[in-house]
Amino acid sequence: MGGQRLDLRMKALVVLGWVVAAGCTAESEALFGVEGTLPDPLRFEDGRRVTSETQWPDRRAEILELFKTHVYGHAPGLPEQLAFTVLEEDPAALGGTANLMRVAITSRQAGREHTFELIRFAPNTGTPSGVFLLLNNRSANNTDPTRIEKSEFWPVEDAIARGYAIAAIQNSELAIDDAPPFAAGVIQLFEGDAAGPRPPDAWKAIGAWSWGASRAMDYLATDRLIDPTRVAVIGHSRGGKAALWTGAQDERFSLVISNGSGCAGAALTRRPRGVRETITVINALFPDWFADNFRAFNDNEEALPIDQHMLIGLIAPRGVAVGSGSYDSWADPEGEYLGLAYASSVYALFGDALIDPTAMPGEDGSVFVAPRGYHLRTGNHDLTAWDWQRYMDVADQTWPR
Ligand code: GTR
Repeated sequence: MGGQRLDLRMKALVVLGWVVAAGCTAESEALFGVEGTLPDPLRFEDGRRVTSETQWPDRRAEILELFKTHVYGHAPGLPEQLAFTVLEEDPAALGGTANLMRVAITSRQAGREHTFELIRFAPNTGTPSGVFLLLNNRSANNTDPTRIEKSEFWPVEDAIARGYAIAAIQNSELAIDDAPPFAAGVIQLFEGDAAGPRPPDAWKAIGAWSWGASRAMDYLATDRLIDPTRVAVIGHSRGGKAALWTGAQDERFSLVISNGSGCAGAALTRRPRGVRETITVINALFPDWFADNFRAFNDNEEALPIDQHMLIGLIAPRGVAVGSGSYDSWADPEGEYLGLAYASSVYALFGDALIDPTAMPGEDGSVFVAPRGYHLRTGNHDLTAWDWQRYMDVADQTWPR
């Protein structure tokens, strides 16, 4: 058994070498369906190779800039003023087991103002807790602070039972998920009402949701019931893309969770055509999500100097968990697994073991190679209570108590 595992590890190493090296062999394509050559996270644009952890910050900065320029756009940082106002606190929520806070996060910039709300429950354990921050892309009744409505999408009671805090922000309060009104939220806070063309590398809705996640982190870092070294950002589908983009940019998140994030999320874009979503389709269906520059790669994935394993690599050496639904071919579960597996070369710089690209778990299986987890749930495109239990399993191992 041990020998077999070692063989697989060796095979993975060899194959990892093949795919990221100059020429992808026919055999590796047949094994993983990775078309052509994956860009190498460890090779600078000028050809130099990253051979040690100390060189990584420079290469990391280069990759981050490529994602800003070509995919998610450039977003601003802190506004001129940022204020947190407690709208409600219930120290004896959920029958006394939890503390509920509703906080208004208000930004002021150039005389303009924008406010969105954060809801969080923390267990009344007497010590600060790790927290899961959901970027909610569904309706607000999924994150009901009164708990009259309960949704598996944000299972407060389950998190509290496992000793975790859980928080949520509403993506639509940052940028409405539609073109053209996407700019009506935080983008106008910074840019005003100026009509006319925006730069082709300007942030849009996904950049705005991620910006909000970082402002939520600004608040959580001040919350006496939260351990700021244990903050996870989590999202499903478009929210999962935003969660990964948040974790790639903001190193304060020690765990980043992508559920069913698919194209421009965890899934590699250099993959065989089929049912999965492509760059061409996503740009056509959702013109409000990505920088306009991303359209240059419609039917032209090979020209991208990056692929999504490099987005996950930007999270290293922090924790990352990827989950897929086995029937969710549109999000390409195998591509999501490979995105995580091929980030291994970056994690290896920090001494972490490889995730074997040939050993994707079967239905209802999971794998954890510290500090990264993957699971495949039998089922559709959704974020369920079962998925959350797997993410809490990863948190248990990533944030040991
Ligand atoms: C789909 C879209 C996906 C995914 C999904 C969702 O229609 O093609 O990229 O984001 O929506 O957010 O539920």
